[in-house]
Amino acid sequence: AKLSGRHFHGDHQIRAPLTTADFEAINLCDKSVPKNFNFAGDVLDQWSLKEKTGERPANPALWWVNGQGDEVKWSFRELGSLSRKAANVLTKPCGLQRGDRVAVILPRIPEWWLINVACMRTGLVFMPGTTQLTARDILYRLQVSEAKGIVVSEEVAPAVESIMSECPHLKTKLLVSPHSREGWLSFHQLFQSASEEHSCVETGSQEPMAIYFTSGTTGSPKMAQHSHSSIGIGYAVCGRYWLDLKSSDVIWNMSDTGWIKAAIGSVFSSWLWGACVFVHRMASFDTDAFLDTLVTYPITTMCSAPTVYRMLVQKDLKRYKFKKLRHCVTGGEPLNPEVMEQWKAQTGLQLYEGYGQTEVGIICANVKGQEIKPGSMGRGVLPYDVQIIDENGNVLPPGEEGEIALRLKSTRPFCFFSEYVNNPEKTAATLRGNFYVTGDRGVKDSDGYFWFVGRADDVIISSGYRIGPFEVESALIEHPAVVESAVVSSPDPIRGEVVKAFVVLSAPFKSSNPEKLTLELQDHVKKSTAPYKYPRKVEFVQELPKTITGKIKRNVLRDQEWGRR
Ligand code: BCO
Repeated sequence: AKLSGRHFHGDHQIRAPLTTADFEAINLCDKSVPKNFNFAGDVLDQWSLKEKTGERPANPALWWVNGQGDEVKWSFRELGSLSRKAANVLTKPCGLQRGDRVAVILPRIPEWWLINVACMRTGLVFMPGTTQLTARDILYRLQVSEAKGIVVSEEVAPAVESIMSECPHLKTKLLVSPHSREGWLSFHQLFQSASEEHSCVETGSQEPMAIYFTSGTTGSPKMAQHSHSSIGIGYAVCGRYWLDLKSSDVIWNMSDTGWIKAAIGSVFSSWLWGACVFVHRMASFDTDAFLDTLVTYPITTMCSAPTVYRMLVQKDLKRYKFKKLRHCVTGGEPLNPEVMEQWKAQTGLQLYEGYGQTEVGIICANVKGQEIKPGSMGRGVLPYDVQIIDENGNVLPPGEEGEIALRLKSTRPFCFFSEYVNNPEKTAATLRGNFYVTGDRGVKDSDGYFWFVGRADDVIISSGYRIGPFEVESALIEHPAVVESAVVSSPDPIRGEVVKAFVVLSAPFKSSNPEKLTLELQDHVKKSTAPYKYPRKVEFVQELPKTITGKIKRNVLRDQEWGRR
């Protein structure tokens, strides 16, 4: 196996397979990043070999259920052969080539994992998106990325059809569905006849591997590009220490496929340590189905947004006997200490909060064996040197509030995103002196624990989603009732914070029924952009606070919402 194409370099030197110890050493800066790296070849195919020789427990690589009796279980060897078939589908009938960008908008179905691995094997750049994306969101993504391919499920296909004439770069439309649809290639049909023979490409460590769209205060979402090593090796430490994973574990991370959290918890960290990735289709979130899943399946490790835990602790958790659950983690938004205490009191399990970003992965975490300070995000995760800095890039002493930042040494850390594609200004704006600035404010205490304070900008973090106010305001202004609006965060006991819109109405709508108009505007936003962004609170006002130059002062409204002066 060592002599397989994967381990031949251009100079015909044979490279010894990388081990989990190597990946950890690379994360801890004790070893340099290899020149070439491909997660499928260097990690997944190695687990296949270990499976063959019995060096790995008989634990599936992927275990998928849909709550209606359907189940899929793949070993690493099966994942290998099926993803090679998928790779042949993407490159042969679909005609996609290494470096091409492919938008993949699929719900939690096994094909998402196959296509993800197939993109690694072929060197295609994977661009995941939530199925909540609307036609307009998809149009923006396809145009700005000049994507050559798109892979969607049946429910997303009509939205793509409505905009594809405006996407001249798009040449391949692949549908994942048991049914065929005119104008689409059928993944299932092509998969049936595809060969299992495929040589994984020897990708460079810095070669682009994935693009995630992230929201900011202004403008449309930016394309944060990750390389094969940043995303493929960069989560080794978080997998070992935060997720506490071993190859005998079964991890259930219920994040939507569109977010980096799915990459961390349902692909890279988990498979790097050889754990089984458990997936529940769960089209819409349901606390009863969630708890039943923990009772029914031998899930050892669970990862969910704090909003999920806030919803779960509303239930009488003592009634449930979880089959094997031993380690629970959370991230994506701040966790309240009360929820952590309630979860522990009712289940006996500690909740380990982590803090990170799409751009740079996990920054801080509470890890096993370390004292937990409820309300804190834990300490900095290696290789990052996490500090609190002021507006001039000076490190602030413990106890002082400032911006959470990562110190840059002579080279950019390998686990960083490479850039915001086509946006050098925004990429440069993340740097301040020797630091990468997260845009989040926090405090470090004298024991080195970090405490989240809030965003430094106007971005809203609701239920674990990062929502740009401009995107919601742009959707609202399209409605004839809206003259102008300001969108800010507002506290919420379950979702942490929610989107609130202050709206100035146009004359014909001033006497409308406010409840009816609120519903109409909410519905309008849900149709215009991904529904998770819709304003859960709406207030009609006569005017908005502005600077003398006419700029809306969102901060005044936000402070008002949060009871700050
Ligand atoms: O709550 P509502 O019912 O009023 O509205 C919901 C949906 O019903 C609605 N909706 C969805 N599809 C729709 C639609 N409406 C109309 N047409 C459609 N096609 O939109 C609202 C969506 O809200 P939601 O997604 O929060 O839904 P839900 O069911 O309340 O889910 C709760 C959570 C907690 C399961 C969900 O919010 C969630 O998954 N949150 C976590 C997000 C996450 O994973 N973030 C991590 C990002 S990565 C990161 O942070 C980096 C860390 C290293």
